[in-house]
Amino acid sequence: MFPAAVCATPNSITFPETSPDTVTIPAPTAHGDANSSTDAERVNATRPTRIHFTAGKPHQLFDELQPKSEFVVAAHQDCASPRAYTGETERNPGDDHTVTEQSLSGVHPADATGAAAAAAANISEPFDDATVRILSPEGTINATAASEPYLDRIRQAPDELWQTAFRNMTLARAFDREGTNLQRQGQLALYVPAEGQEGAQVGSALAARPQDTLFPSYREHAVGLTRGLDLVNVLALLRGCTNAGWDPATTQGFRNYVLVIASQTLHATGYAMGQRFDGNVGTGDLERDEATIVYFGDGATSQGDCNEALVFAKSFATPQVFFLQNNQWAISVPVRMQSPVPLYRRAHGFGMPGVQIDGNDVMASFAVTGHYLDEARAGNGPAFIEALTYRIGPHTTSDDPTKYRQREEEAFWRARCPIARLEAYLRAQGEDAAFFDDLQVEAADFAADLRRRTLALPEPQPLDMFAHAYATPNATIDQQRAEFVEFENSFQNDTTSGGQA
Ligand SMILES: Cc1ncc(C[n+]2csc(CCOP(=O)(O)OP(=O)(O)O)c2C)c(N)n1
Ligand SMILES: [Mg+2]
Repeated sequence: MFPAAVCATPNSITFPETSPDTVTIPAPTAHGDANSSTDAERVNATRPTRIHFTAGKPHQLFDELQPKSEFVVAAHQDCASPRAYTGETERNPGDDHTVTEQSLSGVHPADATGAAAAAAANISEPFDDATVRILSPEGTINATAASEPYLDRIRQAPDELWQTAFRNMTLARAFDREGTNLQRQGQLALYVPAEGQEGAQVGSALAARPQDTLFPSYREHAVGLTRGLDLVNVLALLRGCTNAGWDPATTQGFRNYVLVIASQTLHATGYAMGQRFDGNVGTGDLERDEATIVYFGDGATSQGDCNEALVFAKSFATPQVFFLQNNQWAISVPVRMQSPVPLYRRAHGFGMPGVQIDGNDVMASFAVTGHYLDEARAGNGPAFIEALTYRIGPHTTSDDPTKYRQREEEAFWRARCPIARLEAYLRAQGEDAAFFDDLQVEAADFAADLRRRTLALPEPQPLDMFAHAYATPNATIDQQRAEFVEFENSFQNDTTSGGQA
């Protein structure tokens, strides 16, 4: 999916004033659906092309920010953006290098207008009577009947919990903006936005105990943040400075990102089987009993790995929560293509509880995840939570969702921002205005600090990826390294399809 490099399938990538060369990579033939491209295009698209990012020139604003980072750019069938690297057309207010002018929560007036358009387009919420919803989009407690079994957890939650939730969500949103900006300025190979999914992520992460283990995919920045992950680790990964991630011992069991869709569901089930075999389940000792959460997407539910993980989890009664973030899109594939029934109902076929929550409701996420984590630790086996949310941004910064979905739909979900509703709730509870103001300042500092530390990271060393694949010498890796070196050297005199672009 995300190679060690940038994904791009533009018609042409041009940096007019930075180099005389133009890099041309075949474009997908229809709406970014690379599956519909011809074999020849696909073969061509797999040829990586080197681009020297010296993007300062077209955008004077970035002159002082933009050093000469260098990435290998590999065209890849995932990527559908003809505009991602084409210069001015990519500039928008969100690309600014500071977040201080942007509110990190709340509905922008433009979004409110969009919500009206969404209403006109007859877009409605996809929930049903079985959906657990507690905090309404307006920020009032308006619990559905399906929420009843979980409400005690909200009644018993201290007020500070929601302040913490709001803070983490706000910082995660600031991280998202900064990550996108850094990528647009050529400082990251790729960024993976999580805007809109903060409620699902922070609520579930806050429900976990320190001894629990959390397996993410690649979009769970807010979960990592909540577990204490220094998010510069994510940026280092996306800048190509590291090939793995971080030490889970320092992140309260928050494991490394994976890019192979659904692979983490198997890792999690295997790990949770181990938790059971080790006897750390059902002892009644709150400090000892452990559980595992695995995060995955709607697209991942179509993978064999995910279904195998569910079978093994049930067979071995693993202490596990399968936390599906149904953001309604698997790149350009809508969830309705993946399943004719709500995804939470699939869990019933595996013989485990399956519950749908409003994924933009941090309270529902906290309460339901807490319930099933307790069940898991008590030895009552796995459960499946579908957090029905929405991916507000592109799949990655290499994607262009305007090619495949309606703006009205985006506006509809933007108006259901998980952060805005918690802010409304907190304000109605009498939270001091200073709390929100201070948090905006903290978020700006947080983002600026991450930017500073990202720019100070050592230059990526491409050959490092071969160094740590195996502990002992390996003939295949040696051969791949030699091929890579030859490939790199081929650029030295190449002015046609690579070189400076
Ligand atoms: C095994 C595998 N198949 C295909 C891909 C390409 N791919 C990358 S992201 C993605 C969509 C994943 O969608 P979803 O599971 O809904 O997660 P989201 O990105 O929406 O968070 C696909 C198919 C991959 N990375 N790994
Ligand atoms: Mg998805």
